[in-house]
Amino acid sequence: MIPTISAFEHSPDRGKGLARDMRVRWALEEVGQPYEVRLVSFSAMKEPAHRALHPFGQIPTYEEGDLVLFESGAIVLHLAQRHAELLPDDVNARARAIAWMFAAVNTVEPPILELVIVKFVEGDKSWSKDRLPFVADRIRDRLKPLSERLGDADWLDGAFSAGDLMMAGVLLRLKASGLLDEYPNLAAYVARAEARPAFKRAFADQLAVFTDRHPAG
Ligand code: GTB
Repeated sequence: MIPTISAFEHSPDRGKGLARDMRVRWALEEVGQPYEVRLVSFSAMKEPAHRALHPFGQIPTYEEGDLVLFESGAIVLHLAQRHAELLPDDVNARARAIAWMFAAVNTVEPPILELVIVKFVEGDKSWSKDRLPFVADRIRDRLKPLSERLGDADWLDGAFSAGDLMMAGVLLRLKASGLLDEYPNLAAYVARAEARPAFKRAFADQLAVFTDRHPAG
């Protein structure tokens, strides 16, 4: 059965891979699962039809037969549990990979989201400039131990896993801020993730949503 995911019809980043359908597309590509995409507008996301799939009226969603899922992490975990490529067979190694998935969304991503809010949502507020260095330090509090744990390894715990997919997916948001470059092994980690053929295919497909309809020039 070909699953269907939802993605932005108009993404604020115009397809730079920052919206969360990117993680799901990437996981689908890693496991070799073809999929279809339903593009939704900002207003359609808040309509009952979409809210029936996603209670918070957001993307991404995932539909596969009777199964409807929301939350990018849950969707990636679902795919990883059904295909061999994204989680190790060993029970303990599998549990550790899942722990890295949670660490990505629950420990590393929150201060990164704060940065996005300070810069882009509250950018015109009087407190925004003053808050920025504090938020940046909270991000460094996460990046430093992550960098120390990764050391000179390619991936967080042995072979590439759904844990790396989620972690690199979260760290991608920091590329423009320069914070990632303060930790060269993390910048290299993200570059390694972006060099994966599955990532490149997923990135190209979500970019095509915007370039195909609005060709450059
Ligand atoms: N925890 C959920 C998950 O992981 O799936 C969060 C889902 C979520 O935040 N979805 C966002 C959304 O639907 C899109 S990714 N927002 C619309 C709304 O809430 O009304 C967040 C996002 C948006 C835009 C960019 N960008 O363009 O740079 C990056 C990320």
